[in-house]
Amino acid sequence: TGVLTAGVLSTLTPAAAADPQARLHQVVPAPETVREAPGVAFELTADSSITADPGATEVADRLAEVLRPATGFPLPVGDGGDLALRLDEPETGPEGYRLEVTADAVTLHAATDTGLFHGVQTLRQLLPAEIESPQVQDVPWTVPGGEITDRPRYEHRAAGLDVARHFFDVDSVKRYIDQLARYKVNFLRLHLSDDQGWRIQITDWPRLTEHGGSTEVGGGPGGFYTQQDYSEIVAHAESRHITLIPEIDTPGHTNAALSSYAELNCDGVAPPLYTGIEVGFSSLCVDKDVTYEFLDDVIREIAALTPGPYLHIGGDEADATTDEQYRAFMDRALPIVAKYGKTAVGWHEYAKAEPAAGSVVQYWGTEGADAELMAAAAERGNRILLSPADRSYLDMKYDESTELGLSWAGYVEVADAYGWDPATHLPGVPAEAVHGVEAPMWTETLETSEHVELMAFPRLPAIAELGWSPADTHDWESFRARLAQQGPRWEAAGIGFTRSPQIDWP
Ligand code: TNX
Repeated sequence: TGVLTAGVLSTLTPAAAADPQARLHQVVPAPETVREAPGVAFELTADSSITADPGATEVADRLAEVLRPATGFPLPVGDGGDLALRLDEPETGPEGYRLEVTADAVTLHAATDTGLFHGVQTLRQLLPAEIESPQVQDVPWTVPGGEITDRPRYEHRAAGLDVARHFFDVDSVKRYIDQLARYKVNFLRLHLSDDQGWRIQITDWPRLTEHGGSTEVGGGPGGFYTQQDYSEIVAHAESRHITLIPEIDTPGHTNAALSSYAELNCDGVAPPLYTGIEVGFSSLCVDKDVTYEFLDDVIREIAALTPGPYLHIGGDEADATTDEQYRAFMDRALPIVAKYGKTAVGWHEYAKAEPAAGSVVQYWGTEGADAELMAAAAERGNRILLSPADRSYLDMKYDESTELGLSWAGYVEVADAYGWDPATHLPGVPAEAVHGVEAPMWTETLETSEHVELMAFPRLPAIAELGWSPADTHDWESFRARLAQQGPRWEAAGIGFTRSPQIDWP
């Protein structure tokens, strides 16, 4: 089959590696502008070294870390060098960068270390795919000559990871964070609680994790993060210029908490732990004061551990509460989020509770459902974060042959994930109200990093590109050609991916 031939070809003579200039036009997400310097190329050698302005040395260390394993070069970070990171470019904004490649030097210019970090991700893709290998590879390390100027379309380009349905340990989360960073994703929403598990230690309520964290979908042993574990994830994400958004889903999706503390139930009776995959059956008791004392403790402790500006309060599928109860709940819960200094994010149902202007409403509908609710939210000054399930849900099957995943929102092939425009997706929501995009990964059917990767790749880069690249670069033929060249990179890096038949993998 084509797949087999492609595998052989990519090990022997990668077509892209043969023509370094081609790599300038294969970057994912597509950069704002690319200027080619025909016939010019830089070569990274054993004598290469990295220099960085003060304030950019951590990014320099990251660059060295990604280049050393495959090249085997020492690549010292110090004064003077043919790879330079400069904080001298005010034009490209808080996250943009300019990458210049001449025969003698590779120079990244940006206003911030975040911009430089994103530039480093581009530079990785300008090197041969073998750069991703953890073992030394014997290839010429050429970088095509030219200049790339780049900056994001949206300030919020997120991924979501559900660690509640199946628990993912600290190393698995770090691994995903590293993969997200490659595509310039800058927020990670961690879904820390649900019916099946409570995954973050709360000192004042220890049974949440002792009992509520003790299982998962299918009845496995579950797990949880100590506050120290959580801080380790936060720090790792920060080093990849990714901000963590903790999500405590309320008032529904709370069986694990309800099972841990009888007093949180209206009838005072703790239900058993739950290991199935139904949704919409649980609710915190809206009328009890203890519910809000509980939330105050949880939100206070998590806010204190979270440097980022956001806290996600859930709010989805609260089928066990009436509209009136739901609103009463949010009217008491949202001020707690504000009290601890965080901006609320919630699933789009919570727009019914009219969250304060500036709060983020995360849309997860399909086929434009609830567009009027979103238009009204935008009108009131809410920011609209788009994660339409029929486009961006990475847990949806690609097609009927996908083994993992769900299909309640339909199948989501690569062309579906890529083929929409965040600015015009919801009629009535003006482009200025669109905050950005998120690709959620729900894990009812996913148990390992390998499972997560098969669902994320190649669709995560599609959503990342919608969030980063200028609208005028949007082009399916261009995207699928560029995406194809990511395949050999994932292979070299040991990242699993699904060989969607829509892409001509090399
Ligand atoms: C809907 S999307 C949910 C999640 C499920 C997901 C599965 C949303 C806000 N709620 O509870 O895990 O579908 O695809």
